[in-house]
Amino acid sequence: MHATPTARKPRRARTRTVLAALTAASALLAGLGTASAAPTPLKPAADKVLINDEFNGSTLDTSVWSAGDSDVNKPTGWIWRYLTKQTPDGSVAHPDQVKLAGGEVDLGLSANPYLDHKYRAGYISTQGKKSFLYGKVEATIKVSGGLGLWPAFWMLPADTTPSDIDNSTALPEVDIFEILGTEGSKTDYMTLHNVRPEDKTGCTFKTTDLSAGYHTYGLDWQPGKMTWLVDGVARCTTTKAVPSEPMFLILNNSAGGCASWGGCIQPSTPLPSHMYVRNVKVTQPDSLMINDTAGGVTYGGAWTYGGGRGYGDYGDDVHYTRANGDSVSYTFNGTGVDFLTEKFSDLGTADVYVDGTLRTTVDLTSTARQVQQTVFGISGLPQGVHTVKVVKRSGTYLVVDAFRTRS
Ligand SMILES: [Ca+2]
Ligand SMILES: [Ca+2]
Repeated sequence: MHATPTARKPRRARTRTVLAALTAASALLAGLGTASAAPTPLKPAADKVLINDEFNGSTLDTSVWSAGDSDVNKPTGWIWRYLTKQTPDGSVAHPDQVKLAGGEVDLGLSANPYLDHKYRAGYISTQGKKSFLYGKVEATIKVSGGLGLWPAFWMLPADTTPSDIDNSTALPEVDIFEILGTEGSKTDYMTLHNVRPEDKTGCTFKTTDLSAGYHTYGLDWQPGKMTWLVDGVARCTTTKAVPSEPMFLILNNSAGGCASWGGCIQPSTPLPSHMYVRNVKVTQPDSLMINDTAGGVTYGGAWTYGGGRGYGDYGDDVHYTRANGDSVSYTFNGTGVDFLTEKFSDLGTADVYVDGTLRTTVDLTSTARQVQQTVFGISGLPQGVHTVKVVKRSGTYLVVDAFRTRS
């Protein structure tokens, strides 16, 4: 790995037009969020609750969930396609297998043929309603048990399309759990399937019969790190190819069919089967640090990675470039973002754009080296997807250390 040059030569001070640029940029900001070249430190805030469903009442909260999906009954529907990849001796999703009672949702599986399948199964998802990038997921569930049953709690990318399903490119896929009745429900498979098969990662947690009672299954999804939990205990952690795009939740009971990993429904299989979900909660940190190496941080131009500088950089690393016009971009889901970098004598100025609009030109010069400096911040953006872009304008170097996003 390369280190950023440490013996930088002092430069002669240059005449700058930063103030003029700042004034011009400020004029562009009216009504578009509040930007500052030197923001005051953020106060710590509580995690944001994105989903907190106790399944009280008698109907599904349709602002969060779909039972099946709107196309579940149509061969054009992507979930229909997904689940009918399973053989006809398996199940297909049907909304009549989703029932609320007693403060939980019952995802059933019954021997009522549907379409060309022998069984119909309960399926709920947040697709098109609640997707999120990073956060903590928790759900308390009593999984179905019995030969051939294959309950699962999983996530797919928010932009999954029917053709992704047809072409098996609905990736990455995060399996918070998959549990097989054919194995006595004694193994919790926690898996991250990635676009590159060699980036598949995960763990198996072998325990007692998980269908015998309720357990809390969790996933702590952070930039560059994903941890699976069972009853509050971490059972698997990966830092390999961790997804960096919004995803949605799926919970379903199912039978995969005799030729599948899940095996055959047998006469001994208790039907109708039940997967009881007591609650689902998703929280997101108020702010997230996104390192310069994180997935989704995109560099344009001739950037160099500088790790192990020992200056106190976030993550002890930066990216840097010498070419004016080189840029770095990060697209996030939230209401604000900060840009963190180094200030030093051999840095110069950089333009900062948010959603394509020039917000300010920051002066990154400083006689003494200062690391992890928040040189730009914007808040109060409409909740949603935004892109911040920083473009080198002057100086010997532009350095990128990290971004901080706000949910
Ligand atoms: Ca409940
Ligand atoms: Ca860094």
